[in-house]
Amino acid sequence: MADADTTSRVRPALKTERPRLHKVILLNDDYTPREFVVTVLKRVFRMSEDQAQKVMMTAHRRGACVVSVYPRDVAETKATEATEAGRAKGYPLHFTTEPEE
Ligand code: TYC
Repeated sequence: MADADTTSRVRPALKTERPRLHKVILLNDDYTPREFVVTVLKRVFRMSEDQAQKVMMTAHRRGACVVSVYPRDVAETKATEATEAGRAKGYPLHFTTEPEE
């Protein structure tokens, strides 16, 4: 039975929906040093120096910036880890999450 067909030939009556991805959002504040924000973005979100600088400056100028999108549990874990990295240094750096539209 090497070629037993295990795939369905008919579409399910109801299409299975993919779980929604969640955005991680970086919020600006007046106290966290720019270079520290960049360091956290590189470490937690695996960004290049260039990407991290751009995201940090967008949050700095506009108040907030979407960092990336992930499945909900990954987004929440990364937002908490990044926020906690700031807290450990006494900075009010904050990351939030929200579902994608
Ligand atoms: N606004 C901060 C400063 O001028 C830098 C900063 C940028 C902080 C982005 C948070 O999400 C942020 N030191």
